[in-house]
Amino acid sequence: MATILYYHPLSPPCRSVLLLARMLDIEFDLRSINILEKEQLNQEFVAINPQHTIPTMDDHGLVLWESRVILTYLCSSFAKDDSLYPKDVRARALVDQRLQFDLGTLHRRMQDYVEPTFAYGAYLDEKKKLKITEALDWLNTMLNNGKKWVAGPKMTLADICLCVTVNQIQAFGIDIQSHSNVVEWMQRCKAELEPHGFEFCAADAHLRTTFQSNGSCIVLVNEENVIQRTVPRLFYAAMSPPSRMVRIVAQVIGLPLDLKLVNLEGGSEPKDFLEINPQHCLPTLDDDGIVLWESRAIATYLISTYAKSDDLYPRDPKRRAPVDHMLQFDLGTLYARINDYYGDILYRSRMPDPRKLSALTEAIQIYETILLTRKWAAGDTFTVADISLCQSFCQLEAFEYGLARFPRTNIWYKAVQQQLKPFGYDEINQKVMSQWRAMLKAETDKTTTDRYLEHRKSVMSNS
Ligand SMILES: N[C@@H](CCC(=O)N[C@@H](CS)C(=O)NCC(=O)O)C(=O)O
Repeated sequence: MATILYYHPLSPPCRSVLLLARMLDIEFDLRSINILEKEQLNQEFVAINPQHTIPTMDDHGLVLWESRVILTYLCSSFAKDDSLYPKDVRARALVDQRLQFDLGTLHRRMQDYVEPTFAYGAYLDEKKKLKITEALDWLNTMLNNGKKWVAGPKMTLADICLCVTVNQIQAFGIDIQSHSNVVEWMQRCKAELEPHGFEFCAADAHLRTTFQSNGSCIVLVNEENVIQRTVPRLFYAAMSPPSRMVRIVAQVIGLPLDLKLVNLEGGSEPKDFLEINPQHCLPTLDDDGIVLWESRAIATYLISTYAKSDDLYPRDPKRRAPVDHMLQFDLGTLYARINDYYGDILYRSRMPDPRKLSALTEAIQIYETILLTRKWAAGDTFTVADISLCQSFCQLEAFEYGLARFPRTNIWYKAVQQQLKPFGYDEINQKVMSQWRAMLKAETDKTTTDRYLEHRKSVMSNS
């Protein structure tokens, strides 16, 4: 009975095992696990490898996964000599180090780069690409001083393994030309491995047609079918209440977002952000060229486009109108007044303005009255208006405004929070609420003189 190998030809770790098998004349009983169809999660396979990764080998009851362990095991068991995996302790240590460099660094960084795209269609992250380039720099240095192979005077398992990874990195559209040692070494590896089917196992041409990198996203193409597409990108800030609202809406409708953190204060916003939103406010959505800001517009667009039902934002005009009404009440009145009053203290170094506080209290009183005749913000059913208004009240809670005076609002607020808990409400809000609270306290604790001086300074510098 032949040794069984569970594999898929697209998987680089599987390809290095297949390549070695050809070099050592090992005939596997090959069992295809189509990871594109998630076959690795089938019960029968998970029973063999609970970590459900390929390659997985079953050599007469010895079940191994982790390709580099399979490689060293196969060499130790089947190779005629020890040239690919030396027995000498010092020589072997070097091969092991390079294999682990591949596992923990080079291959790992490649995975980090492409995984979010394959998992949920995220855009490729330039920073992660730079991490791959850095690892390629190290590989290049390992080959300095005319070294022909990565771990000693002869080709070893480390060369096979690393060259499959580099081949895959190239297939993902990353240019290796600036790493001249790596380029020459790759040619050497290919020449050496070609008689053993390098082209068959790791053919550039095949890979290039399979993975088409369009610059921002890797598109996995299977014959005519595009399997992967890009999910909407959301530029956001963790503390921004409207950003938090959109993230919660996305979670409620089960839509993955490609989240792009923007730090406006530190001036480190990505260039592409300012190019698409001249008003540079957060959140901003880019859904394959449809660019929107204003959180409530983003939320209603995402629901209309991606939600399975229209419950959160009804299509029927008569049911939709009260939702729009409450969204605009939030934008134009409640949230506007929260910003007006607390913004003076937080950003404008002004004394709290009692008139603005009464305007805010009046807005909450209006909402308390609205709730006289309805359970949720826009009627009898839970809608996006509840999520939006809840985020404004969450901000008031962070500022310790004290909602106890408004019993209906208080009950409604707790009910909305309860609805949103399964969708990451606490994870998104809790930490930043204490940050807002601390910021407000720090600003409120400043003396009147400090405030007056800061205010004057800002007036002078603006005049
Ligand atoms: N370090 C492992 C990586 C194995 C791995 O992540 N394989 C991928 C295919 S390239 C896989 O099985 N993915 C499916 C899964 O993890 O469920 C090795 O070298 O064998």
